[in-house]
Amino acid sequence: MTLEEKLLSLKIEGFYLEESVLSPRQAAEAYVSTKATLKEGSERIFGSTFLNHNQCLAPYLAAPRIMEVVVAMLGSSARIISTSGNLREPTAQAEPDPPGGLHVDWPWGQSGGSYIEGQLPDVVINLTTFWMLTDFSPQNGATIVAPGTHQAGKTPNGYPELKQARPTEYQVEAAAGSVLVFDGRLWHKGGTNRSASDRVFWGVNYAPWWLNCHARRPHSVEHRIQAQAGHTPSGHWPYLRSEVYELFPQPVKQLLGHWVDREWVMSKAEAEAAIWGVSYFQ
Ligand SMILES: O=C(O)CCC(=O)C(=O)O
Repeated sequence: MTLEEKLLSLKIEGFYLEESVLSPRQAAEAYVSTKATLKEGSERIFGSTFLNHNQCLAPYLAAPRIMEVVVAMLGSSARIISTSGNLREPTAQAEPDPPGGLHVDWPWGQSGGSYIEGQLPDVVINLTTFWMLTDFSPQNGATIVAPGTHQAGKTPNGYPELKQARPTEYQVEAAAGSVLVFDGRLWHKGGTNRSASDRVFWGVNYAPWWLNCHARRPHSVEHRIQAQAGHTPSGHWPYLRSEVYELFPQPVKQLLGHWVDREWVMSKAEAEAAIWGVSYFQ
């Protein structure tokens, strides 16, 4: 697919598939590593800063084929705002139960303190990417999308009647190493894994520089302000640890610099200099 074709798919259907971003071997290695962290790791992994716990996918996150789309849609200062490791185990049950569960992710949810409320603006605020470390198939409950729903101006979150299946739902089938790229407003859900093995993928979100992600950081000023206003602050996307960030190649660092813990911790002297030490008339 050319860049033009990808952008057209994102505009019309709200998604497209980028195949073979990882080689079969790279995907297999990342699968083993991700699964070990999620299933056998000593820590309880909670929230969307999975990079703090596992870095196996980091070398690929600035892959040129992904970045040309990210930059075209979100600008040259676009960033990664969340990373999650996901493992969907086989289940005999319809999942979710009852079936349905179409939703959109932050910031489009229309419920909670830091979601966009009311009629949704027609603007692309984030691109979600699912990096497949196993094949995605109908048998193992591959992601299901409802094409065109990114243009609905409304999300199914909070509206039970909209969570029901849409007639045009499409289940994304692809080989491990592929990346599903979609507009953050697209209604989507996981399928039921009726296979004998886990379905494993990373969710990586790209967004423009101006999106306020502090609304997701625990203990942030933004969280405090929202709580004081009586809202329930949403999300738990802790800062990225500096020592982890230092491991990454430069193009990936560029996408993650805004998220590093040390950037948000100031000494009193630094804070005072930032407040009082700058003159606009110098
Ligand atoms: O399991 C899936 O494929 C979908 C996951 C999902 O909907 C999400 O992470 O928001």
